[in-house]
Formats: sequence, structure tokens, C-alpha cells
Amino acid sequence: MKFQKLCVLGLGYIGLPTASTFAKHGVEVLGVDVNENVVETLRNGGLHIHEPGLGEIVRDVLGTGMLRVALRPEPADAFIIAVPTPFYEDDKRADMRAVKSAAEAITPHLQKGNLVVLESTSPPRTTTDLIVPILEKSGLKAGIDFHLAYSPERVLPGQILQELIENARVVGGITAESAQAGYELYATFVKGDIIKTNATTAEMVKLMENTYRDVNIAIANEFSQLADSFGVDVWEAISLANLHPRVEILRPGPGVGGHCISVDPWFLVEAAPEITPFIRTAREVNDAQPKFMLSLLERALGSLKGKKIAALGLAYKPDVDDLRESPAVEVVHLLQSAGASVKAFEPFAPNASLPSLETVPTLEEALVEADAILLLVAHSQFKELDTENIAEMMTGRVAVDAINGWNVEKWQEAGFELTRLGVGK
Ligand code: SAJ
Repeated sequence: MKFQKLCVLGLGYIGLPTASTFAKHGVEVLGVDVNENVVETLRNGGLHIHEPGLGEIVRDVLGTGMLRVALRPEPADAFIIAVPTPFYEDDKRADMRAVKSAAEAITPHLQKGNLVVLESTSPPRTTTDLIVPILEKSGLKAGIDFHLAYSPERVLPGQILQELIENARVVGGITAESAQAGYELYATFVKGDIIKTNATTAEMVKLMENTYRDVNIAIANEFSQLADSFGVDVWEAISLANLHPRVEILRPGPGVGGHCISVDPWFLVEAAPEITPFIRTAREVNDAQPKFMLSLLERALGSLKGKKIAALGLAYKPDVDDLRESPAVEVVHLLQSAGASVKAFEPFAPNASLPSLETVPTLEEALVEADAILLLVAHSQFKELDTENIAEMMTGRVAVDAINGWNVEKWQEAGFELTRLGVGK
């Protein structure tokens, strides 16, 4: 095999599954993370993130020794950078510090014939304009002495291990030879098509995919507000519109979260603000959706001052533990600012501690003496709740459903008045 030893920088939601999958397929992998807790946790047989199946594969490859973890990289045949690229809150600029320092950490170990792949979502031209100069400080020439490529990950949290192998993979090289080297690396385990292109195209492909999804969710969210004001049930209207063979409207909700879709479109807006009014507006529509949730709660409860609300779910989407950029968290903060006292229960992170937010480790604790129950995330376990039992624990009979996860009759039978997102009266 051409790539016998691989170094993966960043052991988060992408880096760790990627490192483990390579190790499982016979590559000797060093997983690197600058966070000592992450490295310690893994060394002690633990896992710092929740992803179905990940614990098993990580323990397996750590056990066989095909995966080792460390704080710093070592010489290898190939390097993959999979560190986070968040944005600066004030001006939404991409925060490339982690990518820069990962590249800097590789430079002293770089050797002739190596391959470096950037996987972190990045603004267009990052590979050529940011990474090349850093790696060339080694004295080696990019595209001549070593290969360099950008390859976006496209896996869906919750299905990462399967999608890593089955999804089509785009590999953009700074030269045709670099793309070919990237192709050969991923061919180790990827069963989907591996398509070669140039690095900037690959960067743009990634941003286009997530932007496409963001604007499609934005229109669903705008429809939810329109339906609300016209006395229409948006869920019924969407299912009817989707009978059209060329229409596929997504689901409205409390907003768009996670570290990808709510972040990546800004990389395009930031790179070219004058020519991206549409992408910016979609972002703004989705970011405003938590405020719309607040208005629903006010409609259901009147003034929120002193009201006790049990919030179900804080994760950014169903059946994951990830609270980053979560609209559910934003909704809770808005409710608190309006004077409500909120107890939030997140079953996938029952002990999460968030600034200025009260989380409780059980559903029961959230419900005691609550005036209202609010469904924010479609976790499977929230779909089939015992409404009679819930009614007994609560003081009030107000239920608000932000994601169309509850059966109207069932809640009404238990004496609740159920308000649903996107259902106008
Ligand atoms: N959401 C809605 N309505 C929908 C679908 C999603 O409100 O109909 C919300 C979710 O609740 C969540 C957010 O959008 O808050 C994003 O969730 P998601 O499931 O659409 O996507 P992510 O962020 O988990 O993963 C996305 C995926 N990209 C695309 O589907 C184009 C994934 O394939 C990428 O690998 C990932 O971003 C990434 O890392 O970039």
C-alpha cells in the first residue's frame, strides 16, 4: 500500500471517525488533537463525542494498535487536517486559526512524496492561498515535492461511519498528481465514487452543498410564518405541495443549527458580500426563526414573566448530542430574556452545563410544576410520551410543538392546548 502511515489532525466528529476507519482498513494511523482531555479520554477507553457505532470501532483499532493518539504529529506518508473552522461572532469571518496551526504543526515533519489533505470546511482558495505558503516553509515545493489536496467531508452526523464509506467523495488537488494521490488515499475504504477536480472547486462544492440546504430550509421556515398568518397548517400544505413531481420542500423548525449549515454559507458571503444577497438573506431568515418561536410561546401563555417552561431537547437536531449553534438553546435564551423560568432536558447530554441556562438530568425534573411543555428537538424518545402522566406532573396544560413531533388528539385528550409551529388559526 502506498500510504502505510497516516496522521489525522483533529479528533472531532470528522477526524476521529476518519482516523478509525483508515485504521480499520489496515493503515497505521496517528490521531492528533491539541486538547489533552480528548487524548486522555481516548487513551482511557472513553469517547468525548456521541456517534452511533463510533465507540466500538475506536476501541477496536486502539486495541489492535492500528490507531494511536497523541498531542503532536509525527512523520507520516499522508496527513489529513480535520480541525474545526468556526466563524467570528461579530463579523462572521471564518476563523482559520485551527487550520493554520494544524498546517504549521505538519510543516516540520513534511517529507518529499508526502500527501497533505485539508478536509476542514474553508473559504474558497484556502488550500492554495493559506495552506501552500505554510507548508512551503519546510523548503519543499507544493505540487512538486509533495502533494496537496482539498477533500470535503459530507457525512451526516448520526450516520457518519456508514456515509464515510458509501458517499461519493470529491478530491481537489492543487495539481492533477495531487488529486490522484488523494484519490488513492481515500480509495482505501471509500465505496462511493471518488471524483477528482481542482482544490478551489472542491472547496466551493462543499460550501454550495450546505448553502443549498440552508436556503431550502429558509424557505420552509418562511412558509411556516406565512401559514401561521393565513390560518393554514404548513405541514399539511407542504405534504400536498410535495406531491408535485419537481417540488421537495424541507421541514420548518425552530431554526438551523450545527457547526456546518448555519456557518458555511457565511464563508461565501464573507468572501464576496456584494454578490451574495440571497445567501445572506436565507441565513438571516433561519437565524430569526427562534424569535418566531418566542412569539408562539407568548401567544400560548400570554406574558412569559414568571412562567415555568419545560424545554425538551437542546441539541441542534434529532438524536445527536451536539449543542453547537443550536436553535433550541437560542429559543431557551429568548424565553429567559422574556422573563420565563426554563428547565431544559437534553437526553443525549443530560449533564451539559451551558452558560446562563438551567439543564436538568431527567424529564420529570423539567416537568415539575411547569406551566408549559415545549418540544424543540425531534429526538425519537420525545415522540411517544405518556401525556396523561405528564399532565399529572405539570401545573399548566399548555404544550408547544416546534417541529410537528406530537399527535394533536393525544395531547388534547390529556387536556392540553397544543400550539404547533406553522399552524395558524
Ligand atoms: N433542518 C431543518 N429542516 C430540515 C432539515 C434540517 O430545520 O428539513 C435543521 C436541523 O434541525 C439542523 C440543521 O437544519 O438544525 C442542519 O441539519 P442537517 O441534518 O440538515 O445537516 P447537518 O448540519 O447535520 O449536516 C450537514 C449535511 N449537509 C447536507 O445535507 C448538504 C452533511 O451532509 C454535511 O456533511 C454536514 O452538514 C457538514 O459537516 O458540513
